[in-house]
Amino acid sequence: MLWRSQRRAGGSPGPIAKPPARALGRGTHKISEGGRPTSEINDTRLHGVILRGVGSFYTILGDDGATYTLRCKKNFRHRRLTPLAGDEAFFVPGGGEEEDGWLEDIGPRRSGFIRPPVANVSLMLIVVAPEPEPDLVLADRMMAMCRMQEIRVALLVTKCDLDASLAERLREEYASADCPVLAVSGQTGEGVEAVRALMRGEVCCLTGQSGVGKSTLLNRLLGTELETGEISRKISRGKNTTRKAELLCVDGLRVMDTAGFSLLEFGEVMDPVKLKEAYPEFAPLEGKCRFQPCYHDAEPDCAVRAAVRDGEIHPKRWARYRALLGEVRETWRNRYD
Ligand SMILES: Nc1nc2c(ncn2[C@@H]2O[C@H](COP(=O)(O)OP(=O)(O)OP(=O)(O)O)[C@@H](O)[C@H]2O)c(=O)[nH]1
Ligand SMILES: [Mg+2]
Ligand SMILES: [Zn+2]
Repeated sequence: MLWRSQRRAGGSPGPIAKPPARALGRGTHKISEGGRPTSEINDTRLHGVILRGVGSFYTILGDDGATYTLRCKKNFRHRRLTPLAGDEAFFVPGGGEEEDGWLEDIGPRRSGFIRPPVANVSLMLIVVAPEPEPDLVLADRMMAMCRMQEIRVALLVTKCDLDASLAERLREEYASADCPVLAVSGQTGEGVEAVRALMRGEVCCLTGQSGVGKSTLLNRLLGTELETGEISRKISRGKNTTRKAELLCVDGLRVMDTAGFSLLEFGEVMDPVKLKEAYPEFAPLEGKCRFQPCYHDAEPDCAVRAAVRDGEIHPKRWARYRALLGEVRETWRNRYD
């Protein structure tokens, strides 16, 4: 049933449950756990990071600062392992025009997603904008998936030149969610320095619906010339402007641009009681409800409900939690189908 519901949702499962690296092999669409521990790899191969993959070719940034285009060894397919942007790479460079270079192995993953297809992200920047209309269930689902892999999250509210009130509203909704909310504009440059400061030292990834302005913001931040697209054209074409996840390393910043999407499912069959662990605002209240365990849903004398009533947790954030809980419960009920 999980398989069916995943297909209905038009896509791949999300990521993994704890512990991060080990769980990556489970699920219907496998995202594998990555290569062997670095300690076991002892040879003359070069080392670097995967910037992007196109077909069976990968572009790698070597530790020497050079970029290499490499073919992917067939054994990855046998291991049901797809190298991703952000993966640590072990490779043998080619010997000129005649001789291909090879991507031979990847390091163990600290985190991984199928959608967007990226590895080793430490800070997920979830991008929303006044247009297209924000889908906060999508944002909260991504946020929960990140928490489960111990990835930090921030909300970037772009196009603040069009409407500054969205960021204000979201600051209230996420006040106790351990998630900074930054107003920014790729058009005017407003707020860009604060985003840059947040990104320092992290492996970042911009994710969110198509057309929110991820590539525009990166162009402003990094001085790159990533392709961007009009929203009206996107809708009529029904396509993303950015098609591939790509890691950009510029001025000491490491950040991935990814293709936008509007559907996302929890990839793992997850015990519904685990979902609440992805909500930092619930943590201080754990153990204070009448029932144990409590799903913080409709139970009487629930401390989370009381906190919502008292204005400590935003009612909209809780309502979206309950919607996601309903989904996780349905998948759990159908887990043996
Ligand atoms: N007014 C305004 N428009 C913006 C801003 N950022 C992006 N846009 C516009 O929004 C549209 C989409 O921008 P993109 O950067 O292509 O969006 P994206 O999130 O990368 O989209 P995908 O690659 O399809 O996922 C373009 O027409 C941009 O000019 C902004 O800060 N302000
Ligand atoms: Mg883009
Ligand atoms: Zn409760």
